[in-house]
Amino acid sequence: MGSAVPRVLAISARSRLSSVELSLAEVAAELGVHYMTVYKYVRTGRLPARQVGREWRVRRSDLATFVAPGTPRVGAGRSQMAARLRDRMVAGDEAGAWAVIEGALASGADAVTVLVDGVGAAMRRVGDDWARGDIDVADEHRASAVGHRLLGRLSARSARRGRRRSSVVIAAPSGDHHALAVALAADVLRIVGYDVIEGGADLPPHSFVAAVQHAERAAPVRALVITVTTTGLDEVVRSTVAEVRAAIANITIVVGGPAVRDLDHARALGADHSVSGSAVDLMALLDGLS
Ligand code: B12
Repeated sequence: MGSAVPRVLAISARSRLSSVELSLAEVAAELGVHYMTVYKYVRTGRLPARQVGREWRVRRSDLATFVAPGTPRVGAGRSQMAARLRDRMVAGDEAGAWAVIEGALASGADAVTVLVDGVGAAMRRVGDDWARGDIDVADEHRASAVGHRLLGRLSARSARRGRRRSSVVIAAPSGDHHALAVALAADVLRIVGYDVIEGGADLPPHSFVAAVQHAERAAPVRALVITVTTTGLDEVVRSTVAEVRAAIANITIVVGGPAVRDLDHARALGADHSVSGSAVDLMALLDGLS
């Protein structure tokens, strides 16, 4: 059947196709960046692409109008967005903060960028201000409360229909109260198509087991993600991992977040995988698990 197409015609059709559409490796070569960087742009919606089987195709016209995150103009825009969001969030001004987000979306920012480089970066600025003694913990609490409400509004706006990739359970361990980091990572994973079971913060070990068992009743669980922001919780994380492994066979466990130094640290806690960085790096790690 396949031999019905003359070889020379098949080749010229392919080269015509490749002049209009590019593979991710070709895009990486054109942009002078790593393949995984392009993959993250595509998976988070920053660079439009279509999937053909397991391959991605990027239209040349889309590449021509694409501005890579981190180029000076975009970088400046993102840090301005974070600064303005930080101000509105500390002021407890949800409507003003939402206006900043709507402005960013209207000028082409995608929801993942708004979450990670907007709301997440604004909260890190709040932390720096607090650590310097410039703001009170009441200011931080007000900003966090606005942050949670912004996440709700943004995820309602970017809800994605269609087949889910697979499910992921995510939570912070006992003693770690940083719920916003969990919620933000969960929303990024939902936006890129995962079914996410979110366990929130300060979850005791036996409740991690219950959360995974609950998820498994609905769909196979690709991984359990334990997000650790507070340092000094290694023993708690280690016993959480051990309790989950004792109850659930063959579960893949990812441990990460700001309090996890590197893969060696995560492995010492009993994890299978880790990577440094944001929820976008977590997404790429999960995508790579079969
Ligand atoms: C808000 C906040 C709180 C709030 C949390 C409220 C809430 N609802 O979440 C409250 C008041 C509870 C709190 C308490 C404390 N906090 Co606090 N907090 C913060 C603050 C300002 C923002 C946290 C946040 O939301 N960040 C935004 C998130 C979205 O960014 P992110 O952390 O990078 O999150 C990403 C990753 O987690 C990633 N991710 C998740 N899972 C995984 C997995 C993998 C594999 C990968 C790759 C990525 C990944 O996804 C997220 C999105 O990209 C930070 C400042 C900061 N730099 O973050 C301090 C901060 C984290 N807190 C700090 C401190 C000191 C504390 C307290 C000890 C204060 C005190 N003396 O009581 C307590 C500890 C409480 C506890 N036992 O956990 C320190 C860190 C402490 C440490 N290293 O242990 C920080 C850094 C402030 C500072 N500059 O000193 N805090």
